[in-house]
Amino acid sequence: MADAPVTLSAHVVSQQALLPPEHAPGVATIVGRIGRVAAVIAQEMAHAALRDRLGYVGGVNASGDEVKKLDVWSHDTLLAGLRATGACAAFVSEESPEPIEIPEAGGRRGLVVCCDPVDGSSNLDVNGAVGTIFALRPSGGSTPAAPAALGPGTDQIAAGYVMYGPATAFVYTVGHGTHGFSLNPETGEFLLTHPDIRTPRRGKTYGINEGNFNSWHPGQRAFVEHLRTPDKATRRPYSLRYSGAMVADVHRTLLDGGLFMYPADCSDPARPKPKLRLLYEVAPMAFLVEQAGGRASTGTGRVLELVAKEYHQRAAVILGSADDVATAEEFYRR
Ligand code: FBP
Repeated sequence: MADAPVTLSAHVVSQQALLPPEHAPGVATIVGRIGRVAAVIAQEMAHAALRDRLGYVGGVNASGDEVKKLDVWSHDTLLAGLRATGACAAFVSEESPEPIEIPEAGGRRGLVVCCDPVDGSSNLDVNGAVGTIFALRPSGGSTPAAPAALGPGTDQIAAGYVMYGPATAFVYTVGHGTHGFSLNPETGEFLLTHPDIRTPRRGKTYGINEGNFNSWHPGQRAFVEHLRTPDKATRRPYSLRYSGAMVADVHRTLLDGGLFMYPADCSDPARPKPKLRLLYEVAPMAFLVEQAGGRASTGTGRVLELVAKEYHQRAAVILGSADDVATAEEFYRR
C-alpha cells in the first residue's frame, strides 16, 4: 500500500480537476457519500442474519423480481444519504418503479444517480457476494431531472460499484482510469489499494449462466463452445467462474481479465430478451471496464453507445478483456 494511505474522499477530491467545473463538487460529494453509506451497508450485511434482515418483504420490484428486506433497507439508506448531499437531483433505483425527484437539489449542477442498491440479491440468504452499482449523469438543469438520464452511456460522468465480499471493495471512475479501494472496517474508511486498474487483454476465465445455453444467439453458443475447446496455444479451455452476482463477476474480470457475459434470451430471434438493466447495471460496468482498458459489447455493438429510453430498460452484455470480447463479436458476425 502507498506510504500514506489515500482515502476515497481524498482521491475523489483529487479527481475534481479532471471534471467539468459545474459538476466536479457534486461528483466528489456524491461519490464520497456513497462510500460512507456503503460502509454502513457492509456492517448491516455482516449482521443481517443476527438482525432478522434476511428474507423477503413480499411484493415485486419494477423488474418483477421478488424484493428482499435488504433491497429495501439499502435503497432507503442510500436515498437518505443522497438527499443529504444537496447534489442529487433525482434517484433512479431498481427498487423504485418511478424515479425519485429531489427538487431542492435541482438546477444545472444537479446530478441524476442511477443505482442498483443490492446487486445479486439471490445471494443474500446464502451469504454469497453481493454489491451496489451506481452511475452519475448530469441533469442539465431539467425539471423533472430524471429524464436527463435517458441517453447514451457516454453521458455518464462517473460510475462505480461496491462489492460486499470477504473484504468490502469500492471501485469507481470519473472517466480518468478505474481505481479500487478496500474498506478498513475499524475506521469505516475506504483506502486506495488498486490504483489505475488495467484489465489484461486476454484472460483465462469466463462467467455466464450456462443454464440458458439453448436460448442464446447461435454466435454466443459457438463462442462458448470455442472457450471450452482445448487449445494450448490460446490457453483454452477457459475456466467457468460464475457467482450469481454481476458485481463479483465483474470485479474478478476487471482484475484478472477474462469475460462476464449475460446475453439476451433469443428463444424468439425476432424478440431478443436481455435480463440485466442498462442504466444501473450494464452501462456503469461498461464505463468502468473501458476505463480499465477492457471492452464492453452487446455482441454486435459498443454498450456505451446504447441509448436508454426507459428507466428499467434491459440490455445484453459481454465485457472484460478487450481481445476476448473482440473474439466474441467475431462469432456474432459469422
Ligand atoms: P439483481 O440481483 O440486482 O436483480 O441483479 C441481477 C443479477 O442477480 C446479477 O447480479 C447477476 O449477474 C444475474 O442477475 C444472475 O442472474 P441468473 O440468476 O439468471 O444467472
